[in-house]
Amino acid sequence: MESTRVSYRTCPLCEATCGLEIHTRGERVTKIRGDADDVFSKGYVCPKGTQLAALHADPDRLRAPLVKRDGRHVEVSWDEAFEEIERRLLPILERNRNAVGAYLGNPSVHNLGGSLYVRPLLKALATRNLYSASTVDQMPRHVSSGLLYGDAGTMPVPDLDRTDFLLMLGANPLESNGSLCTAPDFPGRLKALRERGGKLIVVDPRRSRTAAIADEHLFVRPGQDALLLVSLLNVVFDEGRVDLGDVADHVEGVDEIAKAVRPFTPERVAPVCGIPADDIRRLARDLSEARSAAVYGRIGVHTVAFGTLASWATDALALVTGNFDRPGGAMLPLAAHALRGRSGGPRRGFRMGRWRSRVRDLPEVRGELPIATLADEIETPGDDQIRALVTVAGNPVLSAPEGERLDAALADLDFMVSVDIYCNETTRHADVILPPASSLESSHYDLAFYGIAVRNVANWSPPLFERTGPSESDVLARLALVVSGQGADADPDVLHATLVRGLVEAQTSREGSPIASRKVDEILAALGDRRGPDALVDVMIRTGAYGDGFGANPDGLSLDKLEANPHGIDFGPLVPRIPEVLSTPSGRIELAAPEILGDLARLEAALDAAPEAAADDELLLVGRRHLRSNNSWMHNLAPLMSGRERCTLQMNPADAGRLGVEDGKHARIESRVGKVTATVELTEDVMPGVVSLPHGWGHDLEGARLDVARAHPGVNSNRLTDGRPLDPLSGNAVLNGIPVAVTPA
Ligand SMILES: Nc1nc2c(c(=O)[nH]1)N[C@H]1C(S)=C(S)[C@@H](COP(=O)(O)OP(=O)(O)OC[C@H]3O[C@@H](n4cnc5c(=O)[nH]c(N)nc54)[C@H](O)[C@@H]3O)O[C@H]1N2
Ligand SMILES: Nc1nc2c(c(=O)[nH]1)N[C@H]1C(S)=C(S)[C@@H](COP(=O)(O)OP(=O)(O)OC[C@H]3O[C@@H](n4cnc5c(=O)[nH]c(N)nc54)[C@H](O)[C@@H]3O)O[C@H]1N2
Ligand code: SF4
Ligand SMILES: [Mo]
Repeated sequence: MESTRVSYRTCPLCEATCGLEIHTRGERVTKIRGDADDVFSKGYVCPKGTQLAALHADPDRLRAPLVKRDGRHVEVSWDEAFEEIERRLLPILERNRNAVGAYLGNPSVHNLGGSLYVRPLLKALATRNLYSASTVDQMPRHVSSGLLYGDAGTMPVPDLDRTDFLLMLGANPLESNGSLCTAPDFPGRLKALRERGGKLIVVDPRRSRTAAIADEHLFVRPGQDALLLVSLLNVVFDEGRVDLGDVADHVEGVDEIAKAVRPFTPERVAPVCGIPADDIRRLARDLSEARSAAVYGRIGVHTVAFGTLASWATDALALVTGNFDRPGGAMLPLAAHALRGRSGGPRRGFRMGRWRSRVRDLPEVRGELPIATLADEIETPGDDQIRALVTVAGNPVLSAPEGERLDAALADLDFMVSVDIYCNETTRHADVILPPASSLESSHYDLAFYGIAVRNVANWSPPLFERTGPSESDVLARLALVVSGQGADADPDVLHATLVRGLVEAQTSREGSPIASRKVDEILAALGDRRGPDALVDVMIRTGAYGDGFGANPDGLSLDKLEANPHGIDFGPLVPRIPEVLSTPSGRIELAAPEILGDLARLEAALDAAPEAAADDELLLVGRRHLRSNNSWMHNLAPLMSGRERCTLQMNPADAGRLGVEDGKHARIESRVGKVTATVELTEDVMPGVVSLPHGWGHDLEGARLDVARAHPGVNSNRLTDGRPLDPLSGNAVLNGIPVAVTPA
């Protein structure tokens, strides 16, 4: 009998980066549990992590490329798949690069190959029609960071393990396990906060599982958190509570903000946001008087019409209450792969709107256009009309606004290629689907998440199994080479080698780098057998924050050292990083960017225009997540699908009584753009005037290969979300607070 092998790797499914202990016999996984010795997660896992084996074994997970012939997908060889791409995509690209759009989905940042090889693919495509899940997610956070700190990637996190007071808005880490705040066992960390005498306040139109364990839960009217947050700022200024703490010398714009927030008194915003003025005042006082405090907002406050302003206000509150860049407050992580030797100081700062979308004239942000306008760009004739699409790890038919319309638009393309492990509601439109090997067959390092983690940690996962097909990086590399005209049989190793050499050259010629002026070939030789993503990570880590500098700091970090520590390495709690991270034109934190002042004026106008109280028949749709789901794509794993129906319309009994809708019966939900029918679940946990439907469902579309999901299809909530209203600064879609009508079905 084969013996059991025990390996350790990081779960790639969500942002929490839990360590897994995986038992295998031969090619079979026999057990997965939490790695008790993982330096960060200490044994915590959720039900999804233990199902990685089911994902690996899922018969619907694609093992070979598919090409559409006569309307049906058939398996082909990798060579045939790339020949088809070369034959059909290249002529479109050669005519007009902008006629080829690209969409990047969420798992492309949860995957090392995706994190490193999407960029070269985009460079090869050279299209301005780039879209991603970021504009149905965190783009407001990037814009507020760009304006405040000069870099859209500088994202403060609440110092969860040391804070005395946490104000959390629009996040539900007991289901989501946290986002833009990497903290394995988020639930345990919140319990620890309360056990050490700290306070947790949750603001949510639903009494979520997180709200249920909080010291206090406040119902807020959907979409109105910016009003609440700016009113908290108003109280802090009005009551003379401003204290900038240690960062005082590095902040500008405080006086402008003091003036701009004056109209937002608690009494004035209370009837619109639904939180009593006394509660707002008390919250502001508690926040400023706490020994340390942090304010954390996520999906519910970002995916709304004032998402950027709300995100800015969470940081502004930390800043003006002396809680920025200090233990227990809002802090900036220092990842092992972060560049070393950078110093703060005036730079060009953050720019957006360098080009605009063709149909709706929407500004580019971080090189992207809003996903809410992709259908417009496909449907509308003219120069630069999108006629072909490349998608990587995404399912916009279920995840983007006006899903039904986008679905029809995709069917109308001349050519589509998708890099995806499933034939899902989106990729079923693809003429070619390229499925990378299972994540258990690739190495893993969370480039995206260690930079937003509540401790400075690093963990490396070598492949668990030998590869049965090309990895994500191989697929993306070959695709990049094919679209840049290198031929269908291009060898991904060519790009791997080019990227590694390019990174080493950049590091050896960068002032302040620990390998500045060293010989490129000497560094390349030191990488040994590592190639592609592994070699890139080795270079980043060794020249990074704790790196060995290829000998300059012999006790420092290298990939060999990480590999020798399979439970990860902990570099300790977060440390202050202001001013070194600042890259604004002033070299300081710019609290009062013109864009923010402009948006405060827009918020004031909205406040002036708002009726005194919500109309009696108002119904606003919000989303929610469930622990056993992962956006649209883990519904094909039977062990995660057991139990009660999850895609239900939650509604307050008071509204149901008025509308004649009954628990367990069907109701029809209709918005400006679409309608769906769902089972009603009556609960006092949603506030009156609000209904909630999770996203990522609607698995009943013809042509997808998801047999388990099809048996529990649910409905696509994004048939109801409206692509028209956006957060204007970030281009982010409005996914919460959608006006709907509900009737018995
Ligand atoms: N109404 C509403 N809509 C929402 C949200 C909401 O809260 N409400 N949330 C939004 C958010 S935050 C997000 S991030 C988006 C997500 O939106 P998307 O990223 O578009 O969708 P996902 O459901 O994450 O789809 C992921 C796809 O990646 C594939 N995949 C999984 N692993 C891999 C891999 O290793 N490699 C490759 N190549 N493919 C892989 C899966 O098969 C699946 O097709 O949805 C957004 N949509
Ligand atoms: N199990 C599971 N985990 C996941 C995911 C998943 O799909 N399933 N997705 C992953 C992804 S891609 C992301 S981005 C993260 C998201 O992580 P979170 O931000 O924690 O996401 P949600 O669980 O959707 O929590 C959003 C909360 O906002 C509330 N809300 C809605 N509208 C408003 C509003 O106007 N104001 C306020 N204050 N609250 C509002 C909702 O009721 C909900 O409780 O989760 C990640 N983790
Ligand atoms: S919480 Fe996230 S990282 Fe941890 S096991 Fe679950 S899915 Fe994986
Ligand atoms: Mo997300």
